[in-house]
Amino acid sequence: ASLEALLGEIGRSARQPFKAEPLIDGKAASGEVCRIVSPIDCATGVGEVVEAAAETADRAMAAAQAGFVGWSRTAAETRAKALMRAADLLEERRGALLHLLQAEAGKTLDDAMSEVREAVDFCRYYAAQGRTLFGSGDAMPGPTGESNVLRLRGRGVFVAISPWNFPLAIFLGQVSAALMAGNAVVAKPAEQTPLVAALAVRLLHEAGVPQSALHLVPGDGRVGARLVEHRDVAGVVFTGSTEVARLINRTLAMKDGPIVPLIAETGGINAMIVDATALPEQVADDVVMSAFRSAGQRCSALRLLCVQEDVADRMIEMIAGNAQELKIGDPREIDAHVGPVIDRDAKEKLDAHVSAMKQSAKVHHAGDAPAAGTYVAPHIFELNRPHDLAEEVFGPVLHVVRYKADKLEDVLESIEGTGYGLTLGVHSRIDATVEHVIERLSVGNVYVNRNMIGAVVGVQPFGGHGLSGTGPKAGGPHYLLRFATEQTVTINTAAAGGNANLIAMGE
Ligand code: UN1
Repeated sequence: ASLEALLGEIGRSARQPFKAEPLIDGKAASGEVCRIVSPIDCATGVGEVVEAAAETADRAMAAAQAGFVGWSRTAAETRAKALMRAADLLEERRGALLHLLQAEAGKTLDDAMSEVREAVDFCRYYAAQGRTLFGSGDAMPGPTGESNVLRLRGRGVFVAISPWNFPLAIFLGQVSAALMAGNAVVAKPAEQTPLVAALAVRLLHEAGVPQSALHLVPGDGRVGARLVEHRDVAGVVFTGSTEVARLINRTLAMKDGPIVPLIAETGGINAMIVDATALPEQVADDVVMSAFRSAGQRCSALRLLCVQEDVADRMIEMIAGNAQELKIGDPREIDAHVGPVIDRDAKEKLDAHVSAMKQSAKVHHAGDAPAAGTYVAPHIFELNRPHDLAEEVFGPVLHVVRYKADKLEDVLESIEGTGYGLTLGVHSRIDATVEHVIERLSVGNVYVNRNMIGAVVGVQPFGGHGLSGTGPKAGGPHYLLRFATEQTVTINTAAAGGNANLIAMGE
């Protein structure tokens, strides 16, 4: 489609009223009504959210528990078809989705389009995989006289708690995986971005996911806590901060009843190593993209750039030069590179970090940002040591350190020492260096001689270790397995004369 046509679709969608309500068995529940205001100008209303009260969350859990029975017995092929249809609907309705990704989450058109693409990919990928995985099961080789089948089933009610930075793609990644595996789902989108999530839920229902299998409860952390505490939770899938992942883990651990798994994707202090053999132009492009695209609000984004001393001056100069070219402002402008950060709290926190850095670090770049809206200009600061960056700074702020050629080990030790292990970039044309760095650091996604964001579903399975999450990787071949239980069925074929159908399962 032409750009005009696309912008037309977005423009028409912008005139619709949007509302996110708690949806239980497809019926709206009442609650406190709040306005969603766009981070683009902190003034324009995007729509309304009805926040779920505690008893609404409880009702959603009970409805999901009832819905699980039918959905888990639905053929995997039927579940896959619904997700495939949902993917088609996402593409057909992209105007409204793109509008919301821009207005509600402050995304540039580029980022919004990639996000719709990723959401579609998640639905199709898990559907394609689930068709086979959740089919009739795998026959296991064994002695004659018996048949053995290993099959996968849904666990029960999955609580899905998703972040505002990918309010469509990660929301749907979690929900589609849980549904494909045969679970019923209660989804709690981030409180900043319920509108796009509510639209996605309606598309899933329209595509054939029963209303009894997927329920929506917009709200803040209190609603999330209520869901996690519920006795019927069979699993939790969460993307967000390490701190909240810990809280969920603790809550699950303290509950009576079954042991409940948590699938968590959290943050990182992601580093990039650049040695003297790296290509400067490539490095400059990749660094600016990795640190400042999406206003640095990706868990995969580059936070700590480690440059070999011999080439540092030149590299930093080129990176700052590229950063200078970034256009910061209204993300609906077609040439904007950096939009706003998600809300006032995020901006305040980032502004405070930038002020502190201006006191203690060398400033290599300080951009300008519009005054209205929650914009934070890209900044580049040089630190004395990697340790000076002690926590994840979730925005467009890049920290640089220099290292001496014979001190690479110390840098790697500091990176390992953060306890995070999400993404890592390496720019070097020496194979031995690249191999060594990859071997030495236990990070989830390593990118060599390229940027380090934008993992592609099914191609670059995404997720980290340690403080960065539990695995398995989203968009990878093992993700669906964690949403399921395994059941081994062993039948004595000699004794079971009349069970021909059951026995056929294992053949
Ligand atoms: C996140 O930001 O929470 O590779 C994770 C990427 C994205 C990151 C998603 N898949 O940049």
